[in-house]
Amino acid sequence: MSRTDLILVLGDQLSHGLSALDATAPERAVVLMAEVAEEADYVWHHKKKLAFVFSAMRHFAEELRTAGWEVRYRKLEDKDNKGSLAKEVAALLETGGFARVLMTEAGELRVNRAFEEAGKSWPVPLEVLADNRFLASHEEFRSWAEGRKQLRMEYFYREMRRKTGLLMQGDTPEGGQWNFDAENRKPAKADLFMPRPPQTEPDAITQEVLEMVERERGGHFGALTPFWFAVERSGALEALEDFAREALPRFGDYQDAMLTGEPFLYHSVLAQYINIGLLEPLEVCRRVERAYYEGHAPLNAVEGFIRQIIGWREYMRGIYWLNPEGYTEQNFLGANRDLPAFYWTGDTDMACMKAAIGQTMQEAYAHHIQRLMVTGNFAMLAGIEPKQVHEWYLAVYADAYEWVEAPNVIGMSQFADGGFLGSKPYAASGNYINKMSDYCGGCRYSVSKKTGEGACPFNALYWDFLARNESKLKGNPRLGQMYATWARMSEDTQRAYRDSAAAFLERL
Ligand code: FAD
Ligand code: DLZ
Ligand code: SF4
Repeated sequence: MSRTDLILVLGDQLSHGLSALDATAPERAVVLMAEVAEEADYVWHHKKKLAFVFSAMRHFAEELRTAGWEVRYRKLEDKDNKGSLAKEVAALLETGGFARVLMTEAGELRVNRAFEEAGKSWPVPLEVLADNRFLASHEEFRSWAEGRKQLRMEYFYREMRRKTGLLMQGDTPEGGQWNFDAENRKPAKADLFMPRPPQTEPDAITQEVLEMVERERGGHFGALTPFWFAVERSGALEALEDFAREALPRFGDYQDAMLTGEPFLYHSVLAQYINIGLLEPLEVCRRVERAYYEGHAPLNAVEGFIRQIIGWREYMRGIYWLNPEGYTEQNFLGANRDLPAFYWTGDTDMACMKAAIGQTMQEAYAHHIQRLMVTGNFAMLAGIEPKQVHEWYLAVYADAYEWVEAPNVIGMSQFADGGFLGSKPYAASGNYINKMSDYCGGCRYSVSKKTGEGACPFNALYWDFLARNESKLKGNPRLGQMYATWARMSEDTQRAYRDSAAAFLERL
């Protein structure tokens, strides 16, 4: 039988059950995988992310070969690398004999558009299949969203609980409550026995990739080594087991906590594996659910974790695909300041920012509250242009893909969508960071000082943000109390905040 199907597998589609692979069979198809400059360079990607994606792609290609597939694999440094995925497809089509190109829908509008366009000049049709690695299809999310005045994750999450049966007793949620978040806001203390994600030793394939990334993209952001991510499904499954055993029991309690020198706390550090397809979201949730029924982890931890995946993760994807055109161009608050250089160097005297950016440079990882309430909060308070903030997040995290990164940044963190995704801006002064972390004790700024020399910059920036955006935000019921507090301040106090913020921003 001749091989008439050309299947393109993208760098974040490394799943054996991928719809494009399922639609045909090894004896009928040739699989194409390609490391290309267009994908490596659309943002200034962290070197660890590049190495992670390329090494995982190379390992997956080997697994496919073992399973009987014929795989054409293009390395980034190959002399005749065509530079883009579409051109690689076109070049392979020229060798003749193919009747169709098959692919699973890409996670990003940019990539799907590129194939639509390129496909017009191919001699055979392009068939794009739905991505079956999510719980909710585009149609399902759209019909859930249709006709609702306001979209809120919590209601969508309940639908997903019912659909999957996760933590359900018939129609009733386990423990009689859908959401145990109120129990999940404890600050953490340093603990010598804090678990760490398992460290995978680079094998020969990873070693070759590390050398190539250093040679070909050595000028990119971040530290390439030590490199410890798993790059195969087996290693990712071990990381899941390790998390379920070690960190999960305290995941809920300390989900919002931040500690100097503890980049991972009790987080799973699994998003990079789930997002490229090494782990299935539902298998991750089932493993975590088992920990609850075996009495190993409490309900607040298990429910909180499952909500992040079947709630937030699916909701973010749904929001992105409702309206992907121009999504990253949104700028509801009209913020137009450039991203400060220290986001790329970590060279700042704000201890919280230095910690979050420093570990991002080192690990291509920061946990949710660091992303939302430190680097994201600062960018929004300082009025940084959301598109630049989006490009930074897309570049620096090993788990970053536009379908999940953009709604988190543009929608949740920067309020650049005007409140379509979340009900209020995640804006906070230094007080919040002080409550949830130990950063302020080691900072040159004083968190209790409101204005003037040595005052925590988040304090003045917070009030300046509210004052600056009063016409757009004052009507938000969740900000009513803050605007009432602002209105009660004397003119002198208000002026002191605004002058302090202006002086800080001037120096930025
Ligand atoms: P854990 O804290 O252990 O959470 C468990 C899992 O839940 C994660 O692995 C992830 O799959 C899922 N999850 C949790 N929160 C979210 C969320 N808000 N949206 C989607 N999934 C979620 N997540 C990404 O996967 N890619 C991104 O590019 C990304 N960018 C972000 C940018 C900003 C500004 C913010 C505020 C959040 C972003 N997130 C992103 C969401 C979240 O911060 C990360 O998923 C999480 O920090 C990954 O670390 P973890 O695997 O240890 O997660
Ligand atoms: C992230 C990434 C990188 C860095 N490089 C490649 C690549 O060379 N080849 C490839 O097929 N995919 C890569 N990816 C993942 C794609 O960027 C991803 O498939 C799209 O952004 C859609 O989510
Ligand atoms: Fe951050 Fe302000 Fe605390 Fe310093 S004092 S760590 S700048 S919140």
